[in-house]
Amino acid sequence: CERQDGKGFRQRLLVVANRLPVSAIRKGEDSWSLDISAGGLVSALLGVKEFEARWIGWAGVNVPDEIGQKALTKALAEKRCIPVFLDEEIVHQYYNGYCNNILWPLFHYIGLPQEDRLATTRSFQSQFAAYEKANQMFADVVNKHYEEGDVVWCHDYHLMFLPKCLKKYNSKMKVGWFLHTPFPSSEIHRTLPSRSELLHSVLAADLVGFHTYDYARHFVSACTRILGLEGTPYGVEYQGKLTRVAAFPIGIDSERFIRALDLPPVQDHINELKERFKGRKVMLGVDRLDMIKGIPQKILAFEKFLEENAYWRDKVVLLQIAVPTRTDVPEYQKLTSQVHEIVGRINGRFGSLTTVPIHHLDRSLDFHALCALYAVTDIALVTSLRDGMNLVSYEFVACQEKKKGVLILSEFAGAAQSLGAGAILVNPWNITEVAAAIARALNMPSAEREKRHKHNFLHVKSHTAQEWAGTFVSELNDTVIEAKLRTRQ
Ligand code: ADQ
Repeated sequence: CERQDGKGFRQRLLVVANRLPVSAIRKGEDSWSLDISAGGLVSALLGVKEFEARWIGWAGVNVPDEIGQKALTKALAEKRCIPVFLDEEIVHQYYNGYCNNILWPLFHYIGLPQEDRLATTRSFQSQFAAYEKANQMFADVVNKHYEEGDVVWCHDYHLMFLPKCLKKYNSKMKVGWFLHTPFPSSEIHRTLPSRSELLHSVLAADLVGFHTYDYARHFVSACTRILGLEGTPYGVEYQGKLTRVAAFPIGIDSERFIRALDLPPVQDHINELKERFKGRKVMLGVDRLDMIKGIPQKILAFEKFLEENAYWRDKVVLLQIAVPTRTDVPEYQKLTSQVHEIVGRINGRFGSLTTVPIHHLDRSLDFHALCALYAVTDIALVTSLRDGMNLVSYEFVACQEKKKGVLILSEFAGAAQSLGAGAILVNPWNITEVAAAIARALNMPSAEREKRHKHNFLHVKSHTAQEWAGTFVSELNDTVIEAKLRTRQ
């Protein structure tokens, strides 16, 4: 459970998430190549030095044969990762179905497309059964590797059923659960056929965390209204104990971004971009191509801005970098063609033989290129229709120490609660308002830009991913004492 690392004892932290932070590519019958993805969660946990983290999750590939599974398990062990093997049918029903087709849109207040509604209603039970089964498979792996004294941190909407499965194995296991998306109003959660099962399961955890106080409040309301439980300022009274519920706003590894700006390859990129867009103000959008990110709304607002501000037409460019996700889902394919169509129309309308107002890229950028883009940007546009937090806004602020550009930020992103005072907040559905915000940002006096930037920069520098993970895990460690002190029983 606790082991010596030469400097003292470090407690083990089992981080359980749907996906492991690696991409696995099979090279032969028993050989794999692994690529660690440096996501926010990975760097957050690398920064938490007092714990020894192990990752448990799905490697994102179907490995039906025993030889392949053994070889992958061995390769992953070197990266402190432990795989959960899910077959194609489970992935289809649990991941594509229940997680991405039901929970993801519901938690972001997006209704299902009309044509999918009845089909989803019909397949609901089988998808939920697959969800329970998959969560049980995760629980089996966690239980197998758990040692007394470990803390278990479950992540996100994929694993809402996990806390209950784990506590069934061992009621003394210390279990925390954190949601990366919004938790919607209890009125929305009520529409889920499996609304009670999910709440009961999450409540089995010792600590339940959300990005914002609002999401935590929605969760407590769902527990009181749907399950008839008692909510307190600290959480929910559940089966004779208090399940602590609180807000833990995530951050980024800001130093990694700040340091990167001085690296020669980043400086080279910056110089190239400056040369390329000389004489024009650069506006930037960086998103996964997902309906929650409000990309069509953002582009329509930019069109409105160009319509109303002839002066700026050849003096501003919008760079929209959208990484395709879930490319096999028809709804996402439709979104991609919709975005392409709007971009084509606007470029046809306002472009010239030598320039276009929008550069749209359907791809991911490497870390250095991303930092350089953030650094040369005058205005970042984050127009999520709903977003748990939105780390792009944090990354932009971290890279703007020199330029002090303006952040236009959706009021429906969790980040609006932390960066709202420094950003221009907008309702992304109101394209007239967003167009006016663009005009305001372009004309903002430098003293105001500096003041706004300073506010946000201080926040991003002091509320890091490492601090987020450290706070969550130490609160999780303290929960038993707190529960005893705070519960009325
Ligand atoms: P996401 O929905 O993925 O995360 P976000 O928080 O913005 O949203 O993080 C996206 C990450 O992907 C950022 O680190 C960004 O740099 C990177 N990225 C996006 N587009 C990219 C591109 N074209 N090229 C390279 N990198 C790109 C979910 C929730 C969020 C929540 C996070 C963390 O939906 O609301 O903030 O988890 O909890």
